[in-house]
Amino acid sequence: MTDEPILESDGGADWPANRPSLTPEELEARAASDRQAGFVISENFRRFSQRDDVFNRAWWDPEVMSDDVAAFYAAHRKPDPRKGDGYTQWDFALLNASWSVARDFAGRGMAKGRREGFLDPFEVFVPQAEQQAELPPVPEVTDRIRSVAAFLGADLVGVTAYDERWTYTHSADISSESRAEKPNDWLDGMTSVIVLGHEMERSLVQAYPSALAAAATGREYSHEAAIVTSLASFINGLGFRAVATSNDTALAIPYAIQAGLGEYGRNQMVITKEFGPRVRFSKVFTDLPLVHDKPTRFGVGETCNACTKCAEACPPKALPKGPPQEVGPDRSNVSGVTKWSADCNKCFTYWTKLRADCAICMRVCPYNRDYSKWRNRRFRDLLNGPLRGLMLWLDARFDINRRVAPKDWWRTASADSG
Ligand code: B12
Ligand code: SF4
Ligand code: SF4
Repeated sequence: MTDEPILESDGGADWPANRPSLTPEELEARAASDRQAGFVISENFRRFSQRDDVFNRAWWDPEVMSDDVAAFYAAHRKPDPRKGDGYTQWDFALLNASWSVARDFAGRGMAKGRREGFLDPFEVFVPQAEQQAELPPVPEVTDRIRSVAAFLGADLVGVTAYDERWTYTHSADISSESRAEKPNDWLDGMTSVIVLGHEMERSLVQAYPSALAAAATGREYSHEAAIVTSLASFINGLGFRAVATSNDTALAIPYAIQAGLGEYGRNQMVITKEFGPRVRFSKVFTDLPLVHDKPTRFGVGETCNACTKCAEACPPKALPKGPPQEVGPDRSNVSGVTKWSADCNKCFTYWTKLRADCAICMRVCPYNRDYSKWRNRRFRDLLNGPLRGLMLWLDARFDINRRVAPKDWWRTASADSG
């Protein structure tokens, strides 16, 4: 531990006192979006400091720190293969290969005290042009941005208004051993957020938990880094500001919901129509004028009220089985938002024992299907309607999302290439 001063969080007490002054129209638009999204946010709401998330607490909070945490992080740098299926040298080799682009981005700014994509926004290759491009009408600008994002590799694109509630009060500082707080002040003057969705490979997700399956996560972090920095470069080239982010800077989930990409589930994830929960998000903050999407609700909340499959399947029992609550299990949960909240310390402790991340709660969800198939689109539509109970029974009966053994994934991979 260093004895440097730690800028103690003000617990988000700067909100709403110093929030940007919103016009009555902007406030009404926000209230309407909250209603449509189903967000329930009370006067107890406080913005969240990134230092309090479990990954950062692992560096300063004795409640989270352990030998297993140290071994978990070491396994990322120097894998420690073991005999069990899914944890062999082949599995760790693919896991670390999948992460390599994201790690390269994360590592390149370390000398400057920056961990890009995780604690700090990405540095973008193309600087902001001095002269702004002539713009067509705003709806056309927005369509062009969607097309460019898809061209660059995004699987989903949504646009929403900048909302300071989801910006971390502070970032966590990589150059401090105890992850001290540091200012997170990149976003002044931003008006919109472009949220990008990145599909995770279904065949790999089916092999969770294993080091092999975790390659599905690593590959998307690598994709996110490449795609989100390219989109921000494009906007900079037009002469507008663009801040490219992955896990850093702000909460992804409320933004993805506000941008109309999906609904919140008991498993703590945004469930999309296109991929269910099997998707990750990155975000570009910008002052380019854009039309904002609206939240959509298609029945996920009602399904999660009737289902507890993710909570039953979670080995350390980190997920809630009851209704949404305003207060979460500990300091790693934002306060003042009525929602399903996980016990993140239990979740992360389980990962550290595996020496790889977990996503069982993503795999087992009945919404995790391959929607290129007609029968799965039909299943989803029925699950979202009056036949929900029957669909949940069928899902349990046929256990579509049972685990695939990692050795079978490798067998299929070599058969496919033959
Ligand atoms: C830290 C973190 C974790 C940590 C710790 C979380 C914590 N509370 O400390 C742990 C280890 C638990 C974790 C696990 C996983 N994570 Co995670 N995680 C994050 C990260 C980096 C930060 C979230 C955060 O700051 N949470 C702290 C506070 C706010 O947590 P909370 O109050 O419990 O709120 C949670 C939810 O309720 C929701 N939320 C927050 N505010 C609000 C407000 C409203 C109105 C609503 C409805 C929801 C909501 O988001 C929070 C997610 O932790 C985000 C990326 C990002 N910047 O958002 C990814 C992220 C949430 N994780 C993601 C995923 C997929 C996973 C895993 C499946 C692991 C994996 N292999 O990918 C598991 C799922 C575990 C689970 N069921 O919760 C995805 C979710 C994608 C999706 N489809 O929604 C994200 C967005 C990363 C990404 N790049 O896409 N994660
Ligand atoms: S498993 Fe069931 S309760 Fe959990 S997120 Fe999916 S539908 Fe909701
Ligand atoms: S990631 Fe694994 S341990 Fe964490 S909540 Fe999901 S099932 Fe539980």
